[in-house]
Amino acid sequence: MSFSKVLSVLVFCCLSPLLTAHEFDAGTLHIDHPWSRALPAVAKTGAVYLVIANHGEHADTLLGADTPVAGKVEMHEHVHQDGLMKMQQVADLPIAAGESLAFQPGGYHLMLFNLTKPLTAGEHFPLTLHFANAGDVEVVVNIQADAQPQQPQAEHSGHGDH
Ligand SMILES: [Cu+2]
Repeated sequence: MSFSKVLSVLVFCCLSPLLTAHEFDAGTLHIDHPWSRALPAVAKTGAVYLVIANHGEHADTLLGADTPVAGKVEMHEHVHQDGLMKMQQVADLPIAAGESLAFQPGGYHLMLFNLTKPLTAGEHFPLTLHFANAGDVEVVVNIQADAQPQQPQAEHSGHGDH
């Protein structure tokens, strides 16, 4: 195998998680695309978003999470209160059989407190989710400059004009 071939394989394997959605399976739980928004180095808090689908026949419950990049992780939801959008902590989140639970901007999120390193776009960090039944599940969080990238839209305008 030539050096350039080795190099192209390496480049492919190391770049592809950044360019595509990534997912994790733990028993009958399916965890889709954990990501976090890149933040300035001075930021002390951040948030992780992901989707957990329960393909099993029994409910499970997400009890919490932790990560080496934060001193503490709390599960939060956004609520409307007195005309304001506020965050509040939730103790645990059940996921019924056949249901999924989405953590996304403006809704549930995994709040990171006391960040121990800057969240730099293009980097990754591990996060361990604690489930009542499935136990501890480790996933990798992609740090993105912005929200989950959409598939690039091909330009179709002008088709059929010629
Ligand atoms: Cu929060």
